[in-house]
Order: sequence, then structure tokens, then C-alpha cells
Amino acid sequence: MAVHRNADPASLFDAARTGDRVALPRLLSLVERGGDGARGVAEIAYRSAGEAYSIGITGAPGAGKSTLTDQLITRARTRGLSGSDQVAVLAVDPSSPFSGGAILGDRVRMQNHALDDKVFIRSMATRGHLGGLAVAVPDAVRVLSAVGVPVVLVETVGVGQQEVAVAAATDTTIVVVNPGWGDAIQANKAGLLEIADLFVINKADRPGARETRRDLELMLELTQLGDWRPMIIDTVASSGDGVDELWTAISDHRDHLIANGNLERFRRERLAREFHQILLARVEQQLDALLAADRFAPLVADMSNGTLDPYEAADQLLAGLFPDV
Ligand SMILES: Nc1nc2c(ncn2[C@@H]2O[C@H](COP(=O)(O)OP(=O)(O)OP(=O)(O)O)[C@@H](O)[C@H]2O)c(=O)[nH]1
Ligand SMILES: [Mg+2]
Repeated sequence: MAVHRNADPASLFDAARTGDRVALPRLLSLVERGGDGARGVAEIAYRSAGEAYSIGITGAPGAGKSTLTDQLITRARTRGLSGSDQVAVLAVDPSSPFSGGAILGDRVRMQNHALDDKVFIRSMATRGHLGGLAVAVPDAVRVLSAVGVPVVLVETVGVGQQEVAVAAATDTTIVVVNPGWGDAIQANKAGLLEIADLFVINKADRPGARETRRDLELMLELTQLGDWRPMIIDTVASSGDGVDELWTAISDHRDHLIANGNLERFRRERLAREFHQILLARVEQQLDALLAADRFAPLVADMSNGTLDPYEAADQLLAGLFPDV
């Protein structure tokens, strides 16, 4: 089915569900761009019960995330999760102003699947989306889910707080470290330890994998764990060694989440966080509007001549914004 450039979200969804390769990128562009277009897409995506299972892959720059993701695509195609064989990848680059396929390195690394029509690869950056990537990426996963994609891999560079939050907003989160002194400690500092469901020591063909495992185990000893103890898996992504074990571990983690009801519970908690992000962004917009309307200036004048303190001023302003609270 050919889709008109200015097609509405509903027809784009219909087309994407029948496998239209143009409609899906268009939907994701709308999500990324934010504004009214994104709202129209979200409205449909939220109402369509999808079953996508999301897997986050994060770690330091160059850790081998894309090479590993490429291997995981193959596992998703051949072994699936609950029998499915389709897979989508979102390669998230918060620092990039480009999107829609501009991350060259990632693309090259996943080239093996370029001609496979059951594999959908998409790069993502934030543009106008209210709430930023922390909301845009889950929205994108929801769109993929709504069009029937069963497995979504989300690759993010685990450097800033925002990126870590994006990686954590998946059903199974994989943290990739490398052998060598201090790598696990760096990951801990970046806040990656607490979000990991699985650790991968990639480039295990290099010396130091045993030491890195020991570091991770030591740090896990010192961490308050829930009822899931993160597994540690050695891989050589460039040859595929250990990737079958990793796929099994992903599947085990998923089974565990389903068995104890945590899959639904964690998804609900993530929704609550997204909702919070959206509200925060909206309130900030309202404040900016007030600022533009010059509601601040008289208050600041009163503060500077000593007739008003900023706390009282905030009370006054907020009472105007939220009269019922
Ligand atoms: N020796 C060795 N090299 C690897 C392995 N996995 C990946 N590499 C190499 O490491 C380099 C970085 O790999 P990428 O997959 O691009 O790493 P990345 O984490 O996606 O990098 P960014 O997206 O730039 O953060 C490439 O040259 C890979 O070929 C491995 O298991 N062993
Ligand atoms: Mg990469």
C-alpha cells in the first residue's frame, strides 16, 4: 500500500501493520519531532495492545554495543522470544542532531541485516519531543509494539544521566563493560550498576575478563538486590562467542519477570515516570509562557525593593497556576 506523504497517523498505522516500509519510519519521525503530530501517533499507539518486549543495551563508547546488537538481531531472528522472528533496533544518540539513519558507525556494524525485511533499524535523536528522549524512546517502542514488532533492541551510549534513564526504561537492561582494570568501576560511577539486569563483559578475547568479573561480583555484593541477581556473561561480539548464552539469559530474565508479576509492575512504574516527565515539561512550558507574558517582572521588582520574598512570590504564582491545590 502506498502512503501519501501527508497521511494521517491512523492510515500510517494501518499501512505499517501490513508491512509498509515507509509508513513506520514516518510514524517514528512524528514521535521524534514532538508536537501535535506526536500526540496523534501516541494516541493510537497507547490504545493498541502490543506485545513488544524491549531490551536495552548500554555501556561506554566503543564497548561493542552495536556489534553485540548485530549479533542479537541474528538471535532474535533465529530463536525469537516466544516464537517470534521479527526485530527492531532503535540506536539512540542523544548527542546527535541527526536521526533517521544518520549514525553511520552503527549502520555499518548492523549492515548484515540491511536486506532482511524482518529487521527494522532506526537511529534516533531528540528533536522537539516534550519530555526529551526519556519519553520519546518509550513512545517509539510503543509505536513498534502497536504495529506488531515483538522484540525491540534499544542501543544507547551510557554516559549521561539521560542516556542511562533511556537504557533503564526497557524490560531487560544489558550493561556492556570491557575487560581491563577499572572498567566495572567506571560503569558503577556512571550509575549503570543499579540499572543492570544482565552484565556483558564484551571483548572477552582480551586480557582481564576475569578481573572485571570479580570487580562486578564485588560491587554486586555491596548492592541491595531485588529477587533477581544480575548474571554476568562473557562475549566476543565480533565472533559471536557467548551471544547464545546471552540470548538465553535474556529469555530467562523475561521468564522470571513474567513469573513473579514484575513485568507488568515495572511497566506500570515506568509509565508513571513518563507521565511525571510529561507533566514536568508541560508545567515548565506554562512557566515560560508566564515569563514571556512578563508576569515575573513585577514580582522580581517587589523582591528587590524588599516588599516580597521569593517563597511568597512562588506561592502567589503557583496559586494562579494551580488554584485547586
Ligand atoms: N577484540 C574485540 N573487538 C570488538 C569486540 N566487539 C566489538 N569490537 C570492536 O570494537 C569496536 C567498537 O565496536 P562498536 O560495536 O561500534 O561499539 P559501540 O559500543 O557500539 O560504540 P559506540 O556506539 O560508538 O559507543 C569495533 O572496532 C568493533 O569491531 C570483541 O568482542 N572483541
Ligand atoms: Mg554503537
